[in-house]
Amino acid sequence: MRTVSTVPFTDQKPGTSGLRKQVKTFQKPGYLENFVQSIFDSLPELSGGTLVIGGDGRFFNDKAIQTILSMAAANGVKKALVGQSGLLSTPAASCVIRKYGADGGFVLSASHNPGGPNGDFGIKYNGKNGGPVVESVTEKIFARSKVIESYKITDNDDVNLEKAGLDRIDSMQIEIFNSVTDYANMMEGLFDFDAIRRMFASGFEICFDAMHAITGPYAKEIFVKRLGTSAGSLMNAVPLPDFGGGHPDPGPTYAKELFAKMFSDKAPNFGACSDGDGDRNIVLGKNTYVSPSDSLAIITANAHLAKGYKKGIAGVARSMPTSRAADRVAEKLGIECFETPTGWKFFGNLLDAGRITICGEESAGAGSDHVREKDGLWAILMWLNIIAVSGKSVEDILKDHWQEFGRNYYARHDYESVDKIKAEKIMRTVEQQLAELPGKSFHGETILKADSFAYTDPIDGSVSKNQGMRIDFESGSRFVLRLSGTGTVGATLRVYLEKYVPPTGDLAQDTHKTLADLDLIANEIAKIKSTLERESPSVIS
Ligand code: G16
Repeated sequence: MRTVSTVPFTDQKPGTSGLRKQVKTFQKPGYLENFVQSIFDSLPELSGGTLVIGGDGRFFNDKAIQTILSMAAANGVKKALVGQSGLLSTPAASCVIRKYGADGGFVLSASHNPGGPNGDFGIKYNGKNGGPVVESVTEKIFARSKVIESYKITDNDDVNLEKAGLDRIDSMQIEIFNSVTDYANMMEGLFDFDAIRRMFASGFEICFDAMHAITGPYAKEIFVKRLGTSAGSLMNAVPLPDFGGGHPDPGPTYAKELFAKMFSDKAPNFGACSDGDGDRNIVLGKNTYVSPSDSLAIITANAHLAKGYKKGIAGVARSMPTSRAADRVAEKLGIECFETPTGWKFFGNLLDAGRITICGEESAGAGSDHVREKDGLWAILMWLNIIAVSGKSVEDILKDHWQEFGRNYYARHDYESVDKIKAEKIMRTVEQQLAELPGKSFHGETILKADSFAYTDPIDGSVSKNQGMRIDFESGSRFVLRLSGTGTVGATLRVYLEKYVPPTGDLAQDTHKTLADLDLIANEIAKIKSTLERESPSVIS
């Protein structure tokens, strides 16, 4: 074991989902080591404890795992459980941490961000409950990273990650385990695999795009081996370090081939895709796109059709910018509904306390209390279970839902890689107007309320401020503005637009046309396009 002197980096503040930087940054001497040591220093219980380690297989995954193993051994970790070949989807990591009572886990991923030597890398630390650690812990890690002077590491040969079995570094035991089995077993316990298998056998066709990211091996085991769909139902199912040059971002922009197929004459009954680390999902029907906010509402309304949720659900939570479609379902079911800041870590306390069963976000994430992460394949299986039991198509499920609850037209406009100073100026421009906006009218819409979202955690009372600007209109429409916490270049400004139409209104309008006025108003108030000198967002979803 060696103690190596180091100099702090100033930019190791974890964002929405861990520390996410360009690979080149992580390759700087000491960069990865400093952050990992800051975690060990902030969580002394890891000495003598058990750690889970794995990642989405992106470039630098294997190297980072070897470094973390050597540092874990040097920091007194008793046992390391490592996904075979270094692979572990984010929800599977959460599943394994919980199942084997580990003290925590390193999840290596930059999610949907591109991979490869010129792409991004990331590290997330999850705690004992299997979820991303809360803000007070990430703050502690960041504070430590600013003053760190040395890190501990052992000199050892690389551990062979390819073969399941036992190994050790000094006195630390290492177990390389099958990355898929525990997770697949858990899914089989939650969903009615017999019903889905019968549906597949009767000719129901699916297409799942793993985007050359982590879900390929999981999809093969679950969809092909256990549920009996054909191997041809899977696209891009082999994980690659650079995701085949694509962005593993499950949306129309990057999952082009899948979307083209689902909107063609030859569309199968059901389409879906997931992201880099397998925690996000998008669900599609024949010529039908299900927005993540609608998906959350539909899952909340129908979860009781799946065997793991037969008893009903305790409550639901959504991140603040997510559309309020789920709120209407909660009202009808008479269950609690929470609005939390963006970031899965804010759901953890509510899940642990049993206040919610289901949660989700507009950014293509949904999950439940089965783990403490959002879970792409879980959401896809939930949909398949709902379809198998109800006998309805995706399109009919969506239409029937709107018919019952009304429709929250919704879109997110992203201005990516913009100048940080300009993006912050836009946020300040809105902030300065907050007090005077209520009562003012723009293009026929009158503002009811305007605030900067602050969240008080109902379980531990912690307060998170500055979580985005909310502008609510008397009509029930709103727009939200916030800066992304996951980008690695400049800043990303997100503008979320939402308009509610009741069941008696026109439920078949074009989303983007319907929201055009709100977009105009947001621009008038926030001066987005003029400040950024951009005519349009980089991505509309
Ligand atoms: C992460 C978080 C999510 C968040 C998303 C986007 O997801 O876990 O809670 O909604 O980023 O965050 P932002 O709007 O700050 O970019 P993932 O899948 O990227 O880890």
